[in-house]
Amino acid sequence: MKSVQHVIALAAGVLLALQIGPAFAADKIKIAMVVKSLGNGFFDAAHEGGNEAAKELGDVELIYTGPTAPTAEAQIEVINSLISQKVDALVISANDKDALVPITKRAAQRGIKVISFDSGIAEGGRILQLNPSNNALIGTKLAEMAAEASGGGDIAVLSATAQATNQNIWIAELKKALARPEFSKLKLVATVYGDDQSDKSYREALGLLRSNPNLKVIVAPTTVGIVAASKAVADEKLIGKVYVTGLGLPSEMAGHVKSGAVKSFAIWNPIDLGYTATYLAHAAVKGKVTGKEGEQIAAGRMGKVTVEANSEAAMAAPFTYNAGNVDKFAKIF
Ligand code: RAM
Repeated sequence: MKSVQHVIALAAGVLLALQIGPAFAADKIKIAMVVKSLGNGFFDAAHEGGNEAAKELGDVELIYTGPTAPTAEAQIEVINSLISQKVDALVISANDKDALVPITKRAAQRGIKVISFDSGIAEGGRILQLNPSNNALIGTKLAEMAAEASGGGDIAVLSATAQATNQNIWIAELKKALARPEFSKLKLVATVYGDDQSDKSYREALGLLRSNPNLKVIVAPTTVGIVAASKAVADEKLIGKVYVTGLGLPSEMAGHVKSGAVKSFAIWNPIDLGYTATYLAHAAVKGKVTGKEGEQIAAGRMGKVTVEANSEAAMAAPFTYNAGNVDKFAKIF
């Protein structure tokens, strides 16, 4: 008899715990990280950083989501559903800086704090944009790596989508760099878009190789594009004749550096980027972010983030990878 009572008491305890559990979860700050598209290793790493921040902060429930293809329309649908779920903050890498403004304005009217990171939303649609690095620095870096790989000649850009905020800024900065005397030997002959889809990027890279017989370098400022272009150069047996450079993940690029298709590429730490963006969103929910120039926001192990002009903040300089260091970092991201 006693043991039956014991079992009943235990069962009641379990029921109570089940009731309390969701109540605690509901008290958590819901931060939704909306990426350009799912299945992209760069955003998987940003997600990892977001999880790290959520764990440290302790009161955050992180929702990681995004469309299957990187379009603004699909992102709007995702954001609409997050508004209905009453999330507290949105951390968005935008597929189009202007197309997302009406929906993120609606989110803001409902009290949801909107931060963009990686690929920005136009100023009216977010409190803050977190850039991974200084844009001009990235443009110059791309030009430098193209010059180092080829010594000069025709170059082409294989980008992500035609509307991607970040890639469009970096291409504009690359063009500014190319106009400087130090890069006068490089000639940009084409810009194509692989939409951050492996198959389309591969086809576009093949197109560049076939229609530009004098091409010396493909510059892909996208982690998806740079892998596809490297594969296309290898498949076309053009290693040593055409080089690929741009922005890539060491884990995805190590093999292509070894094959000789790539001499060097660059990137920042996507884990740190997702980590910092999550901290900023948390601070925004706590009322600690205005987006005013000069404002400083604490971001855990990354220290303080300082807001610059146009409510933008930037992280570290891009780091360059080559045969000497790629394996070491390939284990991390
Ligand atoms: C792709 C995405 C992302 C960009 C990186 C470099 O993964 O386009 O937005 O920051 O490349």
